[in-house]
Parts: sequence; structure tokens; C-alpha cells
Amino acid sequence: MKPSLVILTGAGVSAESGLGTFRDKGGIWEKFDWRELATPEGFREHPDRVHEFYNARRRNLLGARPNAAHAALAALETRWTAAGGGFLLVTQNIDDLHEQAGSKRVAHMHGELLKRRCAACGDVRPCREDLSIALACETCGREGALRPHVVWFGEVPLELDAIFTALEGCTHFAAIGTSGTVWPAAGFAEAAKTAGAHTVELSLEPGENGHMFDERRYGPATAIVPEWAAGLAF
Ligand code: BV8
Repeated sequence: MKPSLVILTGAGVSAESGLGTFRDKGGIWEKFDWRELATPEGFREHPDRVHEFYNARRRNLLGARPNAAHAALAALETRWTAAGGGFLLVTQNIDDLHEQAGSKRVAHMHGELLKRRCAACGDVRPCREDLSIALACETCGREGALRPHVVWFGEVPLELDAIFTALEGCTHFAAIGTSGTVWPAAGFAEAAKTAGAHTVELSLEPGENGHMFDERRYGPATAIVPEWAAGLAF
């Protein structure tokens, strides 16, 4: 069977680039209520507060740069695909730091902060400025329908068919910087294990599903990810 690697990243891979994590001490969901700011109901009730929350994170992201962990994963993709292996980097993150580091095969299952979507016509476009309810969609003209192109709680994640197809055929699976709390991403390790893959967890501490990994390495992503990636035999 051709070696095929699926990687799942979470907020921990971008933590050392200055982007917040969600459930660590002082994390985003400790400061903000996800029910108010990361659900379609919250957006319907107070779109201005939701825009303010994402505008602040988008501005913060525009000043962020990839770290050694992002770079190591981009180099691993190049090495792995050049040798004829299968490769997919699934990220729960809505930042573009994997792409900035050179990763190509990236699936943003929770969407992308630097894109916006029209809730009326579905048009998705790049977005590097603040959004507000005063803006109109350039495609359909509707005012107040523009939202961040991100997947909120209760919404179906993106690219699930491609992700599960990759998981069913993978020989290696790595979960990097994720607490294993949010579904369906938290179930990917199990799906990989069922496919017979070798599974590894790379994080600061064990995630909720940490017990089920074949291999576990703990420490800051900028230290443990380059070491793991360089040593991963094809
Ligand atoms: C779905 C995007 C159906 C926007 C996010 C009740 C009501 C509604 C839904 C549910 C419910 N109960 C359960 C659900 C399902 C729900 C869910 O799982 N809830 C959980 C909380 C119980 N899931 C959903 O609603 C999903 N949709 O289920 O649809 C469906 C599904 C399949 C098929 C058909 C239909 C949609 C979930 C997506 C929500 N959107 N964000 C935004 O970013 O604002 S979630 C949010 O959590 C982020 O996307 C984040 O990426 C994600 C996961 O968190 P992590 O990335 O793991 O981050 P966290 O802070 O938790 O952990 C950081 C880790 O890094 C830690 O382990 C830490 O130790 C480590 N770390 C820290 N620093 C470092 C480090 N590691 C290394 N180095 C460091 N320096």
C-alpha cells in the first residue's frame, strides 16, 4: 500500500505565531461566549458583535507569520509527495499560516478568516478588511448578508467527503496542536486507526482522545513538529 499521510492541525500549531487557542487557560472561549459569537443563531441575533469579534481576529492574523511547525509541515508535504506518497493537511484553523509557509494540499474544514461569504447568494471572496452589516454583496447586491467564511457550531464542516476518503486510505495520521474536543474532527484519529494507520499526537498535553494514539510527543509545536517531521520515514 502506498504510504499516505493525513495531518490534522488545531489552534496549537499557530499558538507560537501569536494567534490564540480556544480552550487553554485564558483561551478565546474563556474570554468570549462561543454561543454568542460562533453560532448562526448568534449571528442572526447580533451580527455587529460577531463582525467585531472576527474583525479583531482578522486584523491580528494580518500581522502574524508562520512558525517553524508550519514550515516543517510544508517541507514534509514536499518530501512526501515527491516520493509518490499521498498527503492531506486538514486544519481546523481559519488562519492562512499553513499556506504562507508553503503548504499546498490544505483542507480548511472550519473555513477561512481571510474569506467572506454572502449568506444570501453563497458568493465567497477573499476578505482582508473589516466586515459589517452595512456592506452589500458585490454579486447579488444584498445588504447585511456578508459573513466570515467560517464554520460555526451547528454548521456542517467543509470538505468532509475528501477528508474521510483520505482517512480511509491513510497509512499515517498525525493530530497536531488540537484538544480533540470538537467533532467531527475529534473522530478523525479513530477513523485513521480503523483504516490501519499509525497514529501520532503532537501537542502540549494529551487531548481528550489522547489515550488512543499509537505514539505521543508533547512539547511546543515549534520544537516537536520539526523533529517528528524530519524523522518520519517514508
Ligand atoms: C457539526 C471556527 C453536524 C470559527 C470552530 C451542541 C450544539 C451544537 C453543536 C454541538 C453540540 N454538541 C456537540 C456539537 C457538535 C459540535 C462540537 O463538537 N461541539 C463540542 C464543543 C462539543 N461540532 C459542531 O457543531 C461542528 N458541526 O457537528 O455539524 C455535522 C457533522 C458532520 C456531518 C454532518 C453534520 C462544527 C464545529 C466547528 C465550530 N467552529 N471554529 C472560529 O474559529 O471562530 S471551533 C474551534 O474549535 C476552532 O475552529 C478550533 O480550531 C476548534 C478546535 O479547537 P482546537 O483547534 O483543538 O483548539 P483548542 O484551544 O481546543 O486546543 C488547542 C490545543 O493546542 C490544546 O491541546 C493545547 O494543549 C495545544 N497547544 C497550545 N499551545 C501549543 C499547543 N500545542 C503545541 N504547541 C503549542 N505552543
